[in-house]
Amino acid sequence: MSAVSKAEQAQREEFYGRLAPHSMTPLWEVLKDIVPPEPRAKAAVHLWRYADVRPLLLEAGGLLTAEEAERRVLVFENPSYPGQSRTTATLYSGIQLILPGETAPAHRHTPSALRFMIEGEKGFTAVGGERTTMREGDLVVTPAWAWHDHGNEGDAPVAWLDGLDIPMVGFFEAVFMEGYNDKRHALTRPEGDSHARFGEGLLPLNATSPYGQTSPIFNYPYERTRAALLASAEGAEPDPHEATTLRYANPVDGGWAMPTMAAWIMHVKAGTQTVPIRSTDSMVMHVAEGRGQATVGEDQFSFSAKDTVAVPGWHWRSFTALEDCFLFFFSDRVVHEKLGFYREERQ
Ligand code: GTQ
Repeated sequence: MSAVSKAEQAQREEFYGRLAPHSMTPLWEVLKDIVPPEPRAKAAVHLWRYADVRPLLLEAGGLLTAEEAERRVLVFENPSYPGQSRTTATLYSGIQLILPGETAPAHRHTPSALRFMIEGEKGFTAVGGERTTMREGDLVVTPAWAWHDHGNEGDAPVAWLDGLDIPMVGFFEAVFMEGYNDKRHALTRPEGDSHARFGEGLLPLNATSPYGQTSPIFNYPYERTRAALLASAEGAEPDPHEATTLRYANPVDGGWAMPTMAAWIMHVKAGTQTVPIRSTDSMVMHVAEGRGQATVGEDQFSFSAKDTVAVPGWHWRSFTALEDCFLFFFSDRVVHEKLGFYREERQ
């Protein structure tokens, strides 16, 4: 590299100063930052322990109703993005609480949502005219611009992990919503209808998804997911990096269940560990069951059931299971793949 004299540097700085009023800036001063040789995540690795979250969530339940809040959620806000309601650069997550008898009123929005059930037996979500009862570990998807409301017909609190693409849609400045003219939107189909049509390995003739690019299965029940994982783990040696992983698929086209968020679930057998892998997508991991240790980038921590972790992009990740672990993930991988920049590396 040729050395730059003080005089030359001063001349350059003076030139840059005259560019600024024209709203221009010299690329060569920032090129290495804006186009680095490796992805650089701004988000921090962060763990939210359910033992800390739960009492605060219940306290929020005493402060305001679900109706008042519209959505009573404690947002998992990444410490690297204060005030921005982001869990990673592109993903939003939080824990939503519905108390017995409450309704989170019907609305629709351009962001897509997924729910991973954490506790309570009698919670429901209604989406686009159909209701589903949500049990622990169920994955429920809410397509963009579909009417949805939530309720709780039991006598215990209902809580779930919300995952939305709000920061991603926000990047395109395309976030908007609409309220319904009633607390609950009209139901037009019986519970279980979408599962019967799309969730049994059968499809209606000439099936198209009623929700465009989102899976028409709107509840992936944990009972089946768990059984499928355990049987898969019995049937073949685990992958060194992914252990036994199954992804939530759209039965119409075999792709991911949602157009902006990929979701999968991993089983790591007690006493085993995975080998580090990294990928460009940022993810949120939620511990459905089990206890173990995780290494994400430079961070090492132990985790237990119902904890949630922000895993920024291009961070090496590996897991050690102290008990049988069922780890749920969602990520922006589906968009990386569509746009052609998905990469991964395995040790
Ligand atoms: O349930 O519709 O966590 O609109 C954030 C925004 C949940 C929802 C969130 C929402 C919802």
